[in-house]
Amino acid sequence: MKEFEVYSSLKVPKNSKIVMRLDGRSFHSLARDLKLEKPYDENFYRVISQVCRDLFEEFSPIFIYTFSDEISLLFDRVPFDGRIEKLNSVIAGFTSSSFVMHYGVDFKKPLSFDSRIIPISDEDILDYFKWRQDESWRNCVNSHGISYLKSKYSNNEANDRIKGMGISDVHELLFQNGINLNDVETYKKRGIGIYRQNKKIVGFNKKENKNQVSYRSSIYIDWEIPKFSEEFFRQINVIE
Ligand SMILES: Nc1nc2c(ncn2[C@@H]2O[C@H](COP(=O)(O)OP(=O)(O)O)[C@@H](O)[C@H]2O)c(=O)[nH]1
Ligand SMILES: [Mg+2]
Repeated sequence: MKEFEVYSSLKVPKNSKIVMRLDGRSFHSLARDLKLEKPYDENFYRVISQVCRDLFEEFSPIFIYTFSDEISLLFDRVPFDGRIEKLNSVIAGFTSSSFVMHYGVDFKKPLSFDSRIIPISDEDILDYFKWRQDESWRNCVNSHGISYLKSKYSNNEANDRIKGMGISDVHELLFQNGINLNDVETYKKRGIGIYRQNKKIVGFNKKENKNQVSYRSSIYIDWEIPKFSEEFFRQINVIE
């Protein structure tokens, strides 16, 4: 019967890095059920950042980027020998379970994340993450915009008004009404990055009777990431 499992040998291209992007399924309704704060719920972001730490520890990607209900993992060495079915199912399942575990409340119904795989070359890594970070910024402007409009108009009218507006119009509207997005926390504008960071450790070498410097890498959750640039990805050893 094994021969019926026709997708089991499907693999990502050999020697290619990949991005996996997970996205919470129907998190719009989940946000309503959990009564998440609008436009940004700090506890939700705390939970997602813990999920990213779990993913980092379990599957050893070289970089994770998250905002809203989506998580992108960049793999250098691809787990499960690159098997697509394993990657998509195990990592999405792990993410859902970690989310529920860290949220720590009784959920009304089960939740899930979808998952996709994107083979990527070194030259495209920066563009990929810039693309997602731009989306994070659009999300920041729009969610502040809709929150503001809903404080002034009915839900329907607020939705109608924002539909006809571009990002810069919304930004301007907020600014005119005393909401300056420059003052908003960095993670709301740019998302959160998770990567390994070398920590300097100074120990005492008794034999030689002197201090000795060594480096140990640990997982770092960066709530203050800069706008993505080549320099940033070089600094964190993601590109050469
Ligand atoms: N209130 C609130 N909702 C959030 C927050 N982060 C994500 N969400 C919700 O999650 C949704 C994610 O977007 P998307 O994936 O397109 O919607 P989905 O298809 O319903 O999962 C947003 O539309 C919000 O409703 C948050 O910090 N606060
Ligand atoms: Mg979603």
